[in-house]
Amino acid sequence: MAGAEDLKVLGTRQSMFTVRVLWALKLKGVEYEFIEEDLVHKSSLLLALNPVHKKVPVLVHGGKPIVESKIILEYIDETWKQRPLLPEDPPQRAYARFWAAFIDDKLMEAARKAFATTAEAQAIAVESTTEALNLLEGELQGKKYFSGGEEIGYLDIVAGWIAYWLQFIEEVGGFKAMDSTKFPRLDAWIKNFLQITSVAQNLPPPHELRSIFCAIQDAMQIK
Ligand SMILES: N[C@@H](CCC(=O)N[C@@H](CS)C(=O)NCC(=O)O)C(=O)O
Repeated sequence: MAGAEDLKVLGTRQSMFTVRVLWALKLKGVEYEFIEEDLVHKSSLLLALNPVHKKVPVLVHGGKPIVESKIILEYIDETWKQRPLLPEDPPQRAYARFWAAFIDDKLMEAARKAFATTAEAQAIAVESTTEALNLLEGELQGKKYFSGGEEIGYLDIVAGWIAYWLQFIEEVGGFKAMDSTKFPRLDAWIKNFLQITSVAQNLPPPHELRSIFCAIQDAMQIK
């Protein structure tokens, strides 16, 4: 098991991408040092470790940086074998990766547009967000978690922002897509997911997310 001196996470505790990494490390029982980044005044450390995207999270293992949260999750799973996150079966691994990419590329992009727009453009984006959620609802048929088992896996971790961050994105953005009556399986998944100790103990307080999303809206000057 890596000691804290070998492993560092550079990130912010409000970042859904950073928290994915923290959840994975907690689930695996791997110790790490957390380095809080200031995204308004990015540190020279961040710029040196992630010169291409200049974003958090960055995992630094034995001095080597690994960037992009989904890649970091796979790295963690390959490096610390206990409590596997991805399934062993190649088709099931491909399934998890496919839906993880869908969540980040389609659902998140639709929610981002709904947050960043108003009027007709927002209505279209809310519809796209709802359609994406509906597809995920379908994938939860007969399942407690996206992993298909009794414990969360890689895909649940990637989907984790839907369980917590989405409500604040909706609230500040002035729209609603995650309707518990329309999506009862997703609603049950959210409740189960948020009860997991490693998840619940690593969630930012609501006021911090509200204030960050309000600041983003102010910066966009759209509302
Ligand atoms: N695709 C990246 C996204 C990471 C990302 O967007 N991080 C945000 C914080 S939530 C960031 O560092 N933003 C700084 C910036 O865009 O300048 C991942 O999965 O790690």
